[in-house]
Amino acid sequence: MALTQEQKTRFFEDGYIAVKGLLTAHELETLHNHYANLALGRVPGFPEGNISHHTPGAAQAAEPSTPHGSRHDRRGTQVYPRGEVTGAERRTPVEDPLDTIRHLNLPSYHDSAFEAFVRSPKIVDIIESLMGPDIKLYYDQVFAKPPYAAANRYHQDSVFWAFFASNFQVTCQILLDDATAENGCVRFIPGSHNFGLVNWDHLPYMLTEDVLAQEVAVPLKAGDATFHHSLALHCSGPNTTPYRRRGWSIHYVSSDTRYIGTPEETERLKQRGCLVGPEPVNGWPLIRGREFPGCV
Ligand SMILES: O=C(O)CCC(=O)C(=O)O
Repeated sequence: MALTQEQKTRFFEDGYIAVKGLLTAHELETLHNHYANLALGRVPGFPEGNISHHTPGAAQAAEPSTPHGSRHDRRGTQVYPRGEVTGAERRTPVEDPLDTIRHLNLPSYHDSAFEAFVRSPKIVDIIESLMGPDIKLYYDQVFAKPPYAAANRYHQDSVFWAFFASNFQVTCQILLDDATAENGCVRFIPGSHNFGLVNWDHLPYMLTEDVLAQEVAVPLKAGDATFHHSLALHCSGPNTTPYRRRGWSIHYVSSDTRYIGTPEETERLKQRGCLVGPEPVNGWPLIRGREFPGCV
């Protein structure tokens, strides 16, 4: 399902686009079941370290926040949507073990259903419309946003990926649960992919009141998806509900991307379980099209 010219124009103007009804109810159920298998230790070889857990009450304990404009807060150089989660709610005991999970990393490297979706034409045709025909997978992760989890700070994906040249990658986030304003749907600053790479120290000065006033929250149903540019500034609100909000983010790179990581970055990526290209292995998994010498 390639994008129409109008959808492509919208993506390149705004830096993101929402696509409704990408997965059927049956496909969603498959992913829910496979997610539970990974999360509950039923998939042999899935590293325990690929799951990080939510520590109720810990997320906002580290540093006091100060107001940043009328609807956001700032901790150090990090800017968050203002939260309405109280300390008592954050300490609410969790009954379902799936609700202890904050992040689940690299499901597609370890599970056949997740891998099949990463390669599914439903998703890859859209990526091709945006990024061209030569596509590799870098990473995938589930932002599991458990009940009463804190907000996710403003960022550009590219700021974490300084080891890629160029800075144009596309992330597809598939909602595994309904995402609402109350449970922390993703919010974007339209057009912010045109700002260039904004490093952490500069972020609060970039996110001025007039820029933050342009913020758009994107509530979606389970099975819907967003596709966003790696330079698009985005964040997500706090989860003020007792229900988890899982978003599975799949990060694609164009095959002609060069990997320019330092030895330290390369070591960190290997520890996260990523294949590091072009040496010592043959780079990231090829999804479609060609590989290029000297590239990922
Ligand atoms: O789902 C979220 O809370 C954040 C998602 C995100 O940052 C991403 O997909 O790049």
